[in-house]
Amino acid sequence: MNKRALITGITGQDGAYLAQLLLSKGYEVYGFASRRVNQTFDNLDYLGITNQVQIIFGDITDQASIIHAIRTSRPHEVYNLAAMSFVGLSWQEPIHTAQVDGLGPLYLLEAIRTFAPTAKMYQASTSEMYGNNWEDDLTQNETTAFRPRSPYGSAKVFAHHSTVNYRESFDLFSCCGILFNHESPIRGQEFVTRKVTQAVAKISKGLQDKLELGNLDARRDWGFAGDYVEAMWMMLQQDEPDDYVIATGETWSIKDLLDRAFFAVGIDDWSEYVVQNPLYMRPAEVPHLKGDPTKAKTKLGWEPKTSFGELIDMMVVADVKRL
Ligand code: NAP
Ligand code: F7E
Repeated sequence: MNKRALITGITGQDGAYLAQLLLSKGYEVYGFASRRVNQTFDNLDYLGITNQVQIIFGDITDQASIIHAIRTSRPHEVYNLAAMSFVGLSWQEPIHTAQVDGLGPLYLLEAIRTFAPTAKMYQASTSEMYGNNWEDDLTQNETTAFRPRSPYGSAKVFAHHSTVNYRESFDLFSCCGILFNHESPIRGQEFVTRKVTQAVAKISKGLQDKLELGNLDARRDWGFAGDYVEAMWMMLQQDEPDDYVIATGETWSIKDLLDRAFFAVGIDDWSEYVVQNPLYMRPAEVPHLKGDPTKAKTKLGWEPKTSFGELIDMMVVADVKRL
């Protein structure tokens, strides 16, 4: 019998890569997706798997639709990837963010506890929960305290603790993956890596003159989404549920990102193309993230396969090809 998996947020970057991975392992994949006018499945289309997944429409803030999805899919594994995932927007939509990213996972946990108590559950936690912690810990691991700096980070901390709490209180097999930034050619266009690689592709073709950015000194630990979804699956194959940091262990600034992306199209000096615009500065910045994936390496046997340079090259090549 094939295993059945339910993925919320299947239309997003991670949802598409995870669906591809689970299909390759013989899973029956159900995707929980918001119903929209003119709904498209661009990311699933990009990976050529749209017709292989079964879509159940619903909203993570509508518990009736979650229960319907659980009862329809009868999942062995549930991956909760649905979120308002853009940190910058979370200051403009703090309540919506709290409802989707904080309460949404709680609705899902309750539905699993009631209707599928043996299903294993993955919760998409995030390095944004660490917030301003770099002054204490230059490298963040599973024991580093959370000091979120955004409505997004705060909502994710609530969801993280709820997931741990349901594991401890109700014996649910619920795990949190504390994933650091991960990117790909299907990364949302509002995130800085994709914004840069798209602009660089256009600049290289003479289709754009300037690239407007915010803080160029922020540092992130960037990996490839395709590598990271493997870790999500590995967590649910363990004998015991637990939480894991998934990261590369390297940190790069936005300036490093610009160096690499412009270099990929043969431009050594990006200064004439890049301008800073206060519009893209955040009310509170997370200045430095660098994860320590030792636990994932030791216990799961997971390691990132794609380097920062390979990742950015891959994204630039894909964006040039799209033009
Ligand atoms: P993404 O591309 O923005 O995808 C988010 C998904 O959530 C989309 O499919 C979106 O569908 C769906 N969604 C949003 N609101 C929803 C709602 N109310 N009900 C149901 N679905 C809803 O994000 P991602 O990069 O794949 O990230 C996946 C998850 O990992 C997210 O929870 C994110 O917060 C977390 N995370 C991401 C990273 C990263 O670096 N990528 C790192 C750590 C954690 P629509 O667009 O159709 O609404
Ligand atoms: O910003 C700086 C910005 O929006 C990265 C989400 O997947 O990863 C992501 O959150 C950095 C920040 O990602 C621009 O200030 C400068 O310091 O690409 P980002 P993020 O905020 O780190 C975490 C782990 C998640 O969980 C989230 O869901 O880049 N930056 N200039 C800019 N950022 C953007 N977006 N646009 C700029 O123009």
